[in-house]
Amino acid sequence: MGLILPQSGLSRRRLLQISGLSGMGVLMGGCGTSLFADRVGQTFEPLNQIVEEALLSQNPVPEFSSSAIEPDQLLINTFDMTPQLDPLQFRLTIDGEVGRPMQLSMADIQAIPLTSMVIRHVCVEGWAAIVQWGGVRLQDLIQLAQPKPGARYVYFKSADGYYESWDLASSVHPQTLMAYQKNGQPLPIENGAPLRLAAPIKLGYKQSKWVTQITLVNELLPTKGYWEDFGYEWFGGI
Ligand SMILES: Nc1nc2c(c(=O)[nH]1)N[C@H]1C(S)=C(S)[C@@H](COP(=O)(O)O)O[C@H]1N2
Ligand SMILES: [Mo]
Repeated sequence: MGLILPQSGLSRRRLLQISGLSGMGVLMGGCGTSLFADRVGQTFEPLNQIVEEALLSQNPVPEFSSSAIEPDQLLINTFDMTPQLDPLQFRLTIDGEVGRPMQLSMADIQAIPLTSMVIRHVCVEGWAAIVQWGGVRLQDLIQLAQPKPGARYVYFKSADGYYESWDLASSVHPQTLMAYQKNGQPLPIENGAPLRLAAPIKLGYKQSKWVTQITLVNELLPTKGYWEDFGYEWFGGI
């Protein structure tokens, strides 16, 4: 206990600042703004025991230097169509087994501290690429939504019909990002703009592009992921 703040990208004070934006940008499920400050004071003590437990198993993966980036090696791998999402209209929904369901705009998300990493993306179709991703730690988004104690898995819904599920520990790994930058530039549409999963701990097919909804659940559903439901392995670790 007590280790979460140094490991988290967000201090408690910073989380509260972002929560303060909620009156404008963040739509709280059934939560009046006047009561909101009091409720935050309560729900943040103790801070996210469920996330804290999941963080105990975390080991960072070594990263590469910027000079190792292979801009031409990251192939586009899209199963069907490329959705064109308006970044101004875009909202990321976080719901399910959380105390504070929310909808975040890209401005809300970009108010959270940026994390950048240079990692290897590995596709099971036989290619790999060293890429720089920039975005927010998924652990920060999950903390904002206050996961309930029973939450164990995270579902990701994408605008092209793709879907994925991850274990909570991998989801709150410090190198699991919701990325909106690639190689120092705004994320291109074909790579998942405005927001995609990016992490060095799982194979390419786990890294959903065009993510619109993040849902915490207690149990896995019969449908686990787009490729998994065709027989790919679920955990997809590297
Ligand atoms: N929404 C969505 N996400 C997706 C896919 C997809 O078809 N749709 N393909 C996956 C696969 S198999 C890989 S290897 C990576 C490829 O990411 P890239 O196209 O940015 O290189 O995206 C993953 N995420
Ligand atoms: Mo892939």
